[in-house]
Amino acid sequence: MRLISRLLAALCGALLGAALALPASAATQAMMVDCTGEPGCFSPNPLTIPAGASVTWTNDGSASHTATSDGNAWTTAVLAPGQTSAAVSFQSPGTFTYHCSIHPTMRGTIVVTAAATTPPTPRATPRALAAGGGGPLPPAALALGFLVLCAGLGLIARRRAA
Ligand SMILES: [Cu+2]
Repeated sequence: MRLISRLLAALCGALLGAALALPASAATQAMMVDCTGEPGCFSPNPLTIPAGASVTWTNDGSASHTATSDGNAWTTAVLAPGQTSAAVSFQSPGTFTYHCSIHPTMRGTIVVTAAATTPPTPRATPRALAAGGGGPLPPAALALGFLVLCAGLGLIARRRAA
């Protein structure tokens, strides 16, 4: 029984954690890698992202590199092997070329497409109550109900174990 209540607690914790986790908008990951016959390469190249997205570069190669826009609008500064840059965001669609300031033949391109999604339109009408008086449960109420259910199941498991 102890094992069951432990498993139950772990399962409830994991599910609750997953339910409450907010969707994070992570930066797109680009790499600096070793490549044959070149001082280094950017990967993927070209890199395509939607407008408003950001990119970080991780140096997965064996030499230090930068990712620097050809117009010097932005740079990651020098990244030693293993380092990751701060995020660089791209707000407007277009094709942006960049290079490594240490190895000028090392070149990359970022293609920024028009934003993929339009913002959701605001609700015109408030939520209607169901005939029985209850409305749709907001996520917080669902999470609370789930927590109470988990606590109750834990209590039952503990009583049976005693
Ligand atoms: Cu370089």
